[in-house]
Amino acid sequence: DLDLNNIQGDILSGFPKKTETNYFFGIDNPDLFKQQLKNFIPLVKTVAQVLKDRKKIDDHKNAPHLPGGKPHLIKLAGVNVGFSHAGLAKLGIVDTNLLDTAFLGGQAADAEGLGDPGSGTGPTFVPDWDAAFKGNQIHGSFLVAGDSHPTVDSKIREIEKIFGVNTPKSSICHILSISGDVRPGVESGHEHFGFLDGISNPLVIGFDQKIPPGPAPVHPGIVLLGRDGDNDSTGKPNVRDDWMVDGSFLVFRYLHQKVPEFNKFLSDNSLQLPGLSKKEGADLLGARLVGRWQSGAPVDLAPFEDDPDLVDHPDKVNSFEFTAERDFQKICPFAAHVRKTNPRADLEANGISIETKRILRRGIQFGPEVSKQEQREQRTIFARGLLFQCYQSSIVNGFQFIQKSWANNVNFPPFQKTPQVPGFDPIIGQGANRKLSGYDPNDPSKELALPADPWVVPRGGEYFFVPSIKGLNEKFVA
Ligand code: N7H
Repeated sequence: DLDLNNIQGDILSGFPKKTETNYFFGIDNPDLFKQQLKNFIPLVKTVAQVLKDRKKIDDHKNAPHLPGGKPHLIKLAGVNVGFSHAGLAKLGIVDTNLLDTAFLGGQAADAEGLGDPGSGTGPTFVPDWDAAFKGNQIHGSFLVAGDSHPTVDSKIREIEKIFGVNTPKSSICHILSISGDVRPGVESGHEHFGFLDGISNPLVIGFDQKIPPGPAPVHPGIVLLGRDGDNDSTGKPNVRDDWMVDGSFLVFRYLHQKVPEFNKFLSDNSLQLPGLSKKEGADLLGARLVGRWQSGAPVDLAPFEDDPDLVDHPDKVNSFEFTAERDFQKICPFAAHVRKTNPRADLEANGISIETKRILRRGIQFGPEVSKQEQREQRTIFARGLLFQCYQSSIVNGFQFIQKSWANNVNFPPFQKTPQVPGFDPIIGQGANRKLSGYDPNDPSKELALPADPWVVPRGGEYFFVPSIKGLNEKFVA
């Protein structure tokens, strides 16, 4: 009974995309903005519309190719919009019933708690971020995704026209645009370290039709406010204002990745196993840090050798629980990125539900491929990384919890019957003296010191509320 015409499209179905621009804006004239928004809302793609787009793309894939063997091109763009707490305040919208301390404070105020680098402490803490993300000046973000730069750019021009950008009748100011692109060729779908991404996302009861073996599907209220499963800490349904229902929180993180440095570390610390070359030992170490091989095959099912066939089987690729040799980390380190961020049986077998901690990840890569010079010099010259985005009905339970209480927490996961301290998530864990145990299957008690300069560097971010279509019409339009 989900109203797919009421929910912004990227939340449940994820925009099909080759490229995506996050257009961050400030609101200068709230009254004018509310009037202009009326003309913008028809541009917002709903879940129902994205599903239609996806069908169009599938039909096109199966259509006869053009002479010369080229597939038909299909031009598609999707637009969504979200507002920061500062943006809602600027519009005079009271948002206390959003009940999310992380959102209400804004991400810059949360940065110290997330472990981001910066100077000062407490109220004087200033994250080492790009200036645009500091000072609560971002009021909203247009998310524009599509098949190509021309389609996305022309959609952005359409939006700018509606809000009169660069004319005297402008209600908003453009602060910053950040664009991401799917990587080229065989790397398509892989993030910049080389690992296939977008494999494991929670399936949503009442939305996803097929439920292959893997983590249990979540109630819609884990993603959507006011729906079944959107509960407080005592299990009682959260009381939401009407305009909040079917909205979701979007976390944006501008995460740079130091790829040559990551590769150098793997090579320098290549694992020695009988029959493995230095390169294979480096690949094995990479797989153990992430919990999946670059192909996407889970280490829990393919511990010592990649098995790319697993990835082509929806019934297998997510069907693991970290239960093999649970009390020993010979198969998969406790701190491996996918184990830290979705611990599966590590908690569930101990009677602890992880449903409220699950997030729907979207996001896209930014920056160029690693150049010859960077490869040679084993250092980053050109900025690249991940425009991390995820949806949840509570940032405190979702993104913030995963980052703070799991990735940065050396003692997580608990309940292990080994004396070893799991350590930091080697990909996103932040804090002093970063290390992890279990990286070496020969001796899982050995610890691996991680470089003081992490491979993933946050350069900014913000928390947004992505309202329903009804919410936009009833609360945001003048
Ligand atoms: Fe992660 N990576 O390439 O190493 N992530 N992640 N992530 N991540 C996942 O299963 C990566 C980040 C989660 O259900 C995969 O779809 C990188 C943040 C969660 O099994 C890979 C960055 C947070 C999952 C990566 C990054 C998370 C997940 C496997 C930053 C939240 C699903 C692909 C640059 C705080 C776990 C897949 C599950 C999977 C990588 C960021 C969370 C390859 C490079 C900030 C919940």
